[in-house]
Amino acid sequence: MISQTTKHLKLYLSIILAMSVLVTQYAFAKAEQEAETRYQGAASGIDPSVTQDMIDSEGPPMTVDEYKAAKQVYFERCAGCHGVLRKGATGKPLTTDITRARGIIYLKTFITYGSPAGMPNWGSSGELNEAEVDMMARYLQHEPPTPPEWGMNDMRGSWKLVVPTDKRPSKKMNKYNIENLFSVTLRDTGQVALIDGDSKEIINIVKTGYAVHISRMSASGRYLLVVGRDARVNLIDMWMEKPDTVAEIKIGLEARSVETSKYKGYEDKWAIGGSYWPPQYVIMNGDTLEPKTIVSTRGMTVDTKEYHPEPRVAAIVASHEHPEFIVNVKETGKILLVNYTDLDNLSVTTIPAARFLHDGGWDRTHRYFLTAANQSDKVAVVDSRLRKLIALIDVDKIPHPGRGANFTHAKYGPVWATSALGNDKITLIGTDPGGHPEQAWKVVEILKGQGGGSLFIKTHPNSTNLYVDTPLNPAEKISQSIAVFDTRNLDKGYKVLPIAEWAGLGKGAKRVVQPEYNKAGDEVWFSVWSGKEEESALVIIDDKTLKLKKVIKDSRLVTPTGKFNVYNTVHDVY
Ligand code: DHE
Repeated sequence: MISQTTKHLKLYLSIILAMSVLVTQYAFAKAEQEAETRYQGAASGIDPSVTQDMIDSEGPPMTVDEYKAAKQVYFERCAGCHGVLRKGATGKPLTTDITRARGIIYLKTFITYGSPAGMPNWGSSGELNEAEVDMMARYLQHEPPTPPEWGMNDMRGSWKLVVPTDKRPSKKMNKYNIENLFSVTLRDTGQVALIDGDSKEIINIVKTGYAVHISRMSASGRYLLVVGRDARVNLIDMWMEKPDTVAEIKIGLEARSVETSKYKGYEDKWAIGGSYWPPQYVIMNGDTLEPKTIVSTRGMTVDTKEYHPEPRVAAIVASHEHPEFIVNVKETGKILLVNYTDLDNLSVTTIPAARFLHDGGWDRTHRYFLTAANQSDKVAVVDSRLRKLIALIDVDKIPHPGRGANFTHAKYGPVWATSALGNDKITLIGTDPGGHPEQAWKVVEILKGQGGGSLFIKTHPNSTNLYVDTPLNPAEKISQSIAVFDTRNLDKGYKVLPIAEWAGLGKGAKRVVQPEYNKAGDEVWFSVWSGKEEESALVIIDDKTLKLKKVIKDSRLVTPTGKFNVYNTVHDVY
């Protein structure tokens, strides 16, 4: 009798245990999914007050004030995934033919509870109240407001040549070791911090665009280019006594990418900026940012061949094989090879790849460009010498490489690696068709990292470490630390470095994001990213010993995220 009861008890206990594991796993997966969605759906850089609005008689009743308020919410929370024109991006389309057919009850339920596909539960999470949910459900049944276009007149009007070329120094006027300088994104103050990589001192804080995104270097290493989410591009001259802005321009209303020409003979000649809105790219003079030509990216999608009015420009890289820029067009899934030898008769080759092209980088030879088509769960490979797509590789849920990481695998030779937003997998792809033809453009190994929510991965030719961040993981222990693999002993798994703890900060999200090496490849910098009102820091470790080397704290270092070492950025070292 007793043993029977014990048996039942054991059974109940194991059922309860199994159920709690399942519930925890579900809650975790949901939290990861939401973190991802929020990341993709960050506030748009477009000022909602500049749009052309239409409250349409076929939509449900709505006052002008309600429309304005709903538009603000939409631009801040929804446009990143559903697109400014609601034609669908990484989220579903929300055009009026669809929303009116679904009706108010369906829309309110969806906005309140979200969906397993990643739509956040705006209502039940308390972020929108019942009246706001109702307002949004009515708003979606009116025609979307259209932001203005941004053509040559607007660009020229916004262009400021702060220091003309003949007034700039003819030689380097400072004693900094420019090659080891870092440009650090201060996301929420719209600035970059220029930090001397040798002394770790802040050299200057330069005002840039709103929610500044990335920095790139000109081929000579003299000019630093920074783009903000509001599409403002700053050109900073590193030869000045105190490096600062010498030109700026607004290339649209919202943007993420900027690059400069790197082909032999064209060093520093051209710069290119790609915008989310309007969907277009512009080629500018490399040393003044004077706009030369603008090209729209609107067109047909790669798969269904339907017209997309808002295909955003994502990553851009400069070819080393031809005088070309390689431009990812996100929603149509096309990669453009834009030849810059004759801007008046521009020649553009279109390579069909896969939808939702996002970020990517070179293999170690700088011949092959590997880029994530994130919501399609694919990595596309372009041979920049032969100027064509050579592979479209299936990978697991939402690859997010940044520019990726190149190292030599003990068994499979040279590989390029990406981590992922949606799971803990680090995917290694063979990149050596000459020496390892069997493995080329195939997934050769998958490592298990700390968890999903990874954004960036990094190594260096002088290092045998591979660092993987996880800033969007819902578990603090994971988002506040870094996994590091020894590339010579991948089977041994990873070590965890408690970077945020080493920073010794007070309260805050303290997300550890984007490893970046110094020029020598013997130290690694991490951002410990907290809220605008909280203290953040940069943590620097010794790459050999994996021990803490320095914490940079300064009241001016508000929300640091991306860091770009001059030498590594000029030479595409990663
Ligand atoms: Fe980024 C690169 C777009 C959110 C930090 N980001 C890129 C690139 C694109 C892009 C297209 C590649 C540019 C290139 O190579 O030319 N990023 C977007 C978005 O659309 C998204 C998802 C949402 C948004 O509305 O902006 C987004 N990105 C973020 C962040 O929240 C991050 C983590 C913090 C921040 O500063 O905003 C962030 N993105 C970065 C960084 C890079 C980047 C650090 C460059 C990585 C590199 O090593 O090159």
